[in-house]
Amino acid sequence: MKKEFLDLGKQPIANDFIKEDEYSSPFFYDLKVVFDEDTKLVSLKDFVKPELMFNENYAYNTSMSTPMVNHFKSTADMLMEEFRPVNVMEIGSNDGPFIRQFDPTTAVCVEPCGNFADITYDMGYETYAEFWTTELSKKIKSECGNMDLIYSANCICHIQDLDDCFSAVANLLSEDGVFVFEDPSLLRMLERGSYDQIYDEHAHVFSVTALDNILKKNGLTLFDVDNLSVHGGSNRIYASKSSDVVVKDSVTRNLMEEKQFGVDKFETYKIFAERIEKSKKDLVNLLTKLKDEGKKVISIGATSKSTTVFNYCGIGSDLIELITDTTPDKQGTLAPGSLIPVVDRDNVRLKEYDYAFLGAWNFKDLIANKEREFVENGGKFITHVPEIMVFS
Ligand code: JHZ
Repeated sequence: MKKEFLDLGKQPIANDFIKEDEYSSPFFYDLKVVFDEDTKLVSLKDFVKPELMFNENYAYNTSMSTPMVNHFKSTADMLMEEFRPVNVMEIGSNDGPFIRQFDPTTAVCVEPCGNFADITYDMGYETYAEFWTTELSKKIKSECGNMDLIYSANCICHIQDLDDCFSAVANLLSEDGVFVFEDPSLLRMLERGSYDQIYDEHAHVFSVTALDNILKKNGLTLFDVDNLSVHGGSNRIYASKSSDVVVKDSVTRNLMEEKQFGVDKFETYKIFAERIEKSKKDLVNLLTKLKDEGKKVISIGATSKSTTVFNYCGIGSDLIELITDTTPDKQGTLAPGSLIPVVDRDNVRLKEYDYAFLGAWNFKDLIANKEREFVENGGKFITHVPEIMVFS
């Protein structure tokens, strides 16, 4: 049975950055979150139609982020060394920072966003510009054969029908193949109060507990977990078709840690929801006070996460004047819902601002380091993770 615990209000498509001439009547949906008592899975109550989010205008470009590019290079090296796969496939290959580490003659991409599918196709990779489904899995199996490694980062949690997703993986994986995927960790979200991990694309926020249950149901055994620091705390999950696979201690350790926190109990989510309401009040109070004092506030990183925060808290350009972002496709747009203008960092004199909200709080150290001059000039950062804080 699914039980609702959080209502983050009316939200727009998180990555639908609006070009001024395209502004018409934007789409909003109710962002509510449920806990499934049976599988222990945390999901959105109502899913948004995938085509509205993942299409040829998708704005999140992995290669714009140097730390993520380095992450995918080292992940590919590690997987090659550990599993020596021949046929490799990536689900949600974006603009290819992971797949480009593999030989194009034996690697395949699945990417429904046309703008990114074109990039890996031009790089020489067989690219299926489609959503990952059982039907597609059968097609790839007949055209390319079984896969020894199926990899996916920040994409499996976007897939609404997990039973179809996992059974499609089991169908395509070779007998001794490995399925490796990484997504934000539910435990880290609960610990850090980072409710902004919840938005339209994240149909689910995964615990190891829920994945263990759902993978099993679909013929896959979860045998290893790496806890990662990327994206504010993620888990890399390893699964196999073989029920004889040796299950590593990391699995038991993660399951225990989650149980101790109460990830399997509805009560935990009620407490989380109260914390989030307080976070909203504290942030709005702080920004209102700063406005009354005549302070200038900017935000750094036009993230999907900040779409949730600004729309949940009702923050617009009256409280945060501008958002800077390094991604060319986001620059010159208005942020979804809040309509705060998004600009190129290089066109902003940060020293004219008193405070900078960290929309990309997951890159806090990197940003603080890059923007040392801002702090030296008296600038301060604001973050809502793990609670509303001002620091320099
Ligand atoms: P970042 C994306 O979420 C979308 P987002 C996606 N749905 C997903 O699942 C998660 O990732 C995991 C900019 N930036 O990575 C670049 C600066 O401007 O936190 C990016 O636009 N200056 C696939 O959108 C954004 O911030 C900087 O110094 O929440 C970061 O986005 C740095 C470091 C980044 O993901």
